[in-house]
Amino acid sequence: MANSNIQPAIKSYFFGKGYRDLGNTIKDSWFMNWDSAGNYWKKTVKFWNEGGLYMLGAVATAFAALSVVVFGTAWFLILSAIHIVILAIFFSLIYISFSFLWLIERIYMFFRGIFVVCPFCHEKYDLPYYLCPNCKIVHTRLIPSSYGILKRTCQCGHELPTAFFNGRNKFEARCPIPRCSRTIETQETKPICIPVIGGPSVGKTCVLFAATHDLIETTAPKYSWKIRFLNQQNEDIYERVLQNFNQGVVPAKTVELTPVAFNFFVGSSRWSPEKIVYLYDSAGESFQNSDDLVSHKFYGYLHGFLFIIDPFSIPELLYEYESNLKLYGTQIKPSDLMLEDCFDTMLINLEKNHKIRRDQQINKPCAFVINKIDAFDLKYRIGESAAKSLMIKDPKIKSMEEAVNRLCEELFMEWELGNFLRKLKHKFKTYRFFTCSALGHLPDNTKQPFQPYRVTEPLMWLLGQADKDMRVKKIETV
Ligand SMILES: Nc1nc2c(ncn2[C@@H]2O[C@H](COP(=O)(O)OP(=O)(O)OP(=O)(O)O)[C@@H](O)[C@H]2O)c(=O)[nH]1
Ligand SMILES: [Mg+2]
Ligand SMILES: [Zn+2]
Ligand SMILES: [Zn+2]
Repeated sequence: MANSNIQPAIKSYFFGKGYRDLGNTIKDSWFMNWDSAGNYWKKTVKFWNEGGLYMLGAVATAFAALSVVVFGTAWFLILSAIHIVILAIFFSLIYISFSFLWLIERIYMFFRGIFVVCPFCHEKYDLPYYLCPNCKIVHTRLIPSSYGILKRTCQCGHELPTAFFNGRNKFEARCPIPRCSRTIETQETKPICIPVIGGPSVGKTCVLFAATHDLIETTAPKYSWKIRFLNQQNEDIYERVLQNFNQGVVPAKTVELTPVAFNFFVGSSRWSPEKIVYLYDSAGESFQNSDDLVSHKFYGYLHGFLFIIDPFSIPELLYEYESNLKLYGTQIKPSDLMLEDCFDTMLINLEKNHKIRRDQQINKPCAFVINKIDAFDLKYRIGESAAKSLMIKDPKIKSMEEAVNRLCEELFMEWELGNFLRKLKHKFKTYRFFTCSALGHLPDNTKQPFQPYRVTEPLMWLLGQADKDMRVKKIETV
């Protein structure tokens, strides 16, 4: 139950000291009663022993002792009962108030999709540990409770708010998982968790940073969104990659098989609270074996999949561009994990570790993003110009996104990926194909800045699918 944990704080009077006071009052008045009756009795014995007229006094004091016992006890019982009733009323009122407040808070958080996930160990929980800002002691359950409804007093005397809406989440927090215990700065905000999936060298890291950059610099200002990084560390990583991007230098290969989330807050409207985006970018090698995905616990609570496809990991295309790749292969770095193998590993992981049955459809959106379309003539085959031609041919296609999606589906059939297409259609209720170039041109040592092409679209689509506040009408930039 909500109030069962012992906390380093002072209990509300009606849950702690109130009982001790009640016990002491009952004990004191009971003994006073008996003392008084005992005194009368002693006098009775004394008068009786003295004999004669004193014996009349003895009768009077005996009556006095008896009435103290009878009326005193009755009076004592009545007063004690009144005391207990008053205490019980206050106890119940407070109990009901904090349970009600706690329940309201949980219901609000549930409907708002708010929960806390650790960017490091990826465990999900409803409340982190909070530290008292004064003495740094850990409050494991800083919630409305017998320690206080809206506020509690820490054992050091410092007052702490106990509810989500009165400032609790401004305090320093820690992951409650004992093995992790890292500082959590994500606050109690709705998370939007999106793993970036794909084999080694498909361009996951390039897409992640190019999309974030485009989101911050172009898309967010267009829709008046406010974006801020979770912390300096995230901002530093971003700045470093961006500096390299501006000099035409590609990011280093990702080595972590279990990623730390890359986080930023998004305020998409003045009327709705900020959300926190979690992007997970691991080494592509983790998709070679589903055992390496066990630690990717975010597959249990994610909001969407960002599946990056290297066109050169499609056998048909690899064959088609073989001679060109001999010349430019080192710059394009074709992924050596076949597209279907990567997809299968992801599905096996969902089946083995996240209870998704083999025949079950996944109701989270998946963006399939064909990257590296700056290479050779791919831009003309699956980029904007090809999509525009398709729109002219088929006026029923209303948007560029729809056209690109159709184009990719048609080409997948041509590229002998019909089986893969059937599998993904069967598995995902909501999916869409995108084409992009995270770099905009071959990384050719010319120091020319990279110019990402249509790289934010998949991220924006996923964000819009995950939260209706982030659904924007039109994001075309043509
Ligand atoms: N031409 C071209 N090459 C790209 C593009 N994106 C990535 N590459 C190439 O692919 C290489 C790998 O890109 P990364 O983003 O590091 O790939 P990754 O999927 O993160 O790879 P791992 O970290 O090994 O899993 C880059 O160094 C580039 O050579 C692109 O848009 N166009
Ligand atoms: Mg990488
Ligand atoms: Zn953790
Ligand atoms: Zn304290």
